[in-house]
Amino acid sequence: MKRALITGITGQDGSYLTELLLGKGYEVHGIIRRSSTFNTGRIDHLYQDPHERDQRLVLHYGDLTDSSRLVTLIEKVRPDEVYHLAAQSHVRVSFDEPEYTGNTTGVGTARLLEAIRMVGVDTRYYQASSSEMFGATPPPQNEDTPFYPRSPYGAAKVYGYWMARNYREAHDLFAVNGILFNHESPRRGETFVTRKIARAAARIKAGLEQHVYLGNLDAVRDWGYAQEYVEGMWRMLQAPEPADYVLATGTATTVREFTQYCFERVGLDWEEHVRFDETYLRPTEVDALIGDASKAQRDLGWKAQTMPEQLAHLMVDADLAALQK
Ligand code: NDP
Ligand code: GDR
Repeated sequence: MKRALITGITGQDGSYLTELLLGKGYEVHGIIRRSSTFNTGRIDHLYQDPHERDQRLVLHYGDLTDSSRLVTLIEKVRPDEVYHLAAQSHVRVSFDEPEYTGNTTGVGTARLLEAIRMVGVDTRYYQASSSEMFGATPPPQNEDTPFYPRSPYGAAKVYGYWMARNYREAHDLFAVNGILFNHESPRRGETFVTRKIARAAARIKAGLEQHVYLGNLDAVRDWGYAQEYVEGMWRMLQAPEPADYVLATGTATTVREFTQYCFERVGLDWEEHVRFDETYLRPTEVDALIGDASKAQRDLGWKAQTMPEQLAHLMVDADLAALQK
């Protein structure tokens, strides 16, 4: 039985990846942060009682800022595969908390890689890299596109990318960078734009709210479905050689269009319900991200199936269903 360690297991991607790996017969270990409230909502349906035998999902307290804990966890779990998903992942928030974002999203990666090297465990390592690293470089973007980050988050991810590459080259670690374009789902954090819009459309339809406040409607993103992207992560670690891959749908959608898809789904006119709030603008914006995932298709047989309009519909439907419950 293979053993995987997931950082960021309580996040959107962590929850889908855990489902995928448990389904493949893995023993899954996840790092969670101590919190004063429950923070395991996305994986509660997978919970296994530690008092039962044959437990295949094990949660450990830890934090990306705590090097010694990362060492003891790697030593204790001795994973065959490490999926490093944990990060301060919100771009707008990274302008408010640049140092913290650098410490977790950037240096946190170095701490984890160094823990793997120090313990000397033979493992395969997945780095959650991001299309935000391309930033101002115009689309289409692929594995050879130069980076030009436009936020403290993007800059921290560029550092993490190069650290993973360096551990591959300097220490012969099987380390891969998955350069993932935006991927969404009903489990997406409520402050990312797609979920914010889908949730608002459902709540406005239900009569709970009247308006939603948004920032830049002109930004272009390449939005795919998170459940499909975690399959791509897994495939990267099964490849014969470590390499870096873009995962994307290859489609361009503006925030405005995504809003329209969501409101149309519930039979409403978006223009009557969307208001502008400059709080949601970023000091430097990433205007357009459109990925070219042909390498992943060729080498891993991975291709995005769900396109943005369908994604908008499934997200709104899920938020409506949750309200009806
Ligand atoms: P989420 O924001 O949903 O999840 C982030 C996870 O990281 C949570 O489990 C969070 O814990 C954990 N975390 C944050 N800070 C720390 C810390 N200091 N120590 C330990 N754990 C921490 O992100 P996603 O699931 O959407 O994304 C997964 C990864 O992929 C991230 O690294 C993100 O930057 C990257 N990425 C995401 C893309 C996307 O479109 N979703 C695209 C490209 C890259 P808690 O639940 O306690 O907050
Ligand atoms: P992004 O996602 O910054 O691409 O990062 P987000 O959903 O936050 O923004 C997408 C675009 O929408 C515009 N926007 C708004 N964004 C938010 N959050 N809230 C608003 O009200 C709003 N109005 C307009 C933004 O300006 C932006 O252009 C996500 C994260 O998951 C990162 O961790 C990941 O690396 C990248 O995707 C790829």
